[in-house]
Amino acid sequence: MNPTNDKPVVLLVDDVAANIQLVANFLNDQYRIKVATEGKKSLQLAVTEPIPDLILLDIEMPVMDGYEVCRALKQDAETADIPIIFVTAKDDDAEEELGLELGAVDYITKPLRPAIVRARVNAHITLKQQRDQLQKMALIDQLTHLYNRHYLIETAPLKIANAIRHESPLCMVMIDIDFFKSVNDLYGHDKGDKVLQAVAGVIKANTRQGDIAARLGGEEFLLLLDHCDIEAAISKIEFIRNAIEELKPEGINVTASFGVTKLMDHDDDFDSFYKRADKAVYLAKDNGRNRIEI
Ligand code: GH3
Ligand code: MG
Ligand code: MG
Ligand code: MG
Ligand code: MG
Repeated sequence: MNPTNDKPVVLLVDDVAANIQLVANFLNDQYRIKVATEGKKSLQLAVTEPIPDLILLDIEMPVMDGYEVCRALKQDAETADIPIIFVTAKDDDAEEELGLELGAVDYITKPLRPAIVRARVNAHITLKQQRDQLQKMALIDQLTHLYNRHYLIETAPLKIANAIRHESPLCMVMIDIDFFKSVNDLYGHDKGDKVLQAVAGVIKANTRQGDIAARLGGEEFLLLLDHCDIEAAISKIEFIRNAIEELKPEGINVTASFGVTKLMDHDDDFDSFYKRADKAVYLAKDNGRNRIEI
């Protein structure tokens, strides 16, 4: 959903401008409306901010009809999750069956009854929002709001493949809070949780778009630094290491150890890359903690 405007966004697609106007009139108090009068344009608008939360799609249109638009939207991962409702004068069962088979969530026939269109749009947008929320919860660590291990496992291979393809440097950093068990033992688990949130805040504040910051579990975090060579990674990590040392969350002295490694030609999967970072953080522990090792 569009973050700058609370209203969900509905894209209306119909080759007849008067039809769009009619539907817009009874939706525009509740929704932000985008319009397209031809198929190609609707595909563009589906990936342009504000991204639609739902698409109302006419079937009979010149050049690219609604079925083709629907197929194209469902084939593209970026748009496949946007619910589509066909709005059409074609009221025979075979057409409706085809529309639903193509992945539309609903099929509304003309003449339109405004209250019914509104109710169906409302219902499908609510479902979409609930689905988005669940998806987000499955990928985000609830304590720190960093990404979770599941997200990392899903996304890291793509990052690695991209970095190899574009010959772009990629660094991985393992972060493990020092003597965190004592923090819990001395100050209690709730304070421990607050420390984790504060440390996560420092990590998050020092990542750029394209980086991934994830909580692996417990007091362990992982950073993937995109377009970042080892020298840049080390200077960034030194900054983070120092910021954590100076943070004193809840008045508690906290430090962390860091293992940094760069993606190498022979890293064909996540595991070999990850093992080096993990080894490096162990070395940092062995060498006295609150430090960075490669
Ligand atoms: P080291 O410097 O060697 O890393 O020592 P450590 O005490 O940090 O490492 P260890 O792995 O022995 O302990 C990690 C502790 O983290 C143990 C566990 O009680 C605590 N922990 C794990 N998950 C959570 C959590 O969600 N909240 C809190 N408060 N503590 C957690
Ligand atoms: Mg038409
Ligand atoms: Mg640990
Ligand atoms: Mg441990
Ligand atoms: Mg630890």
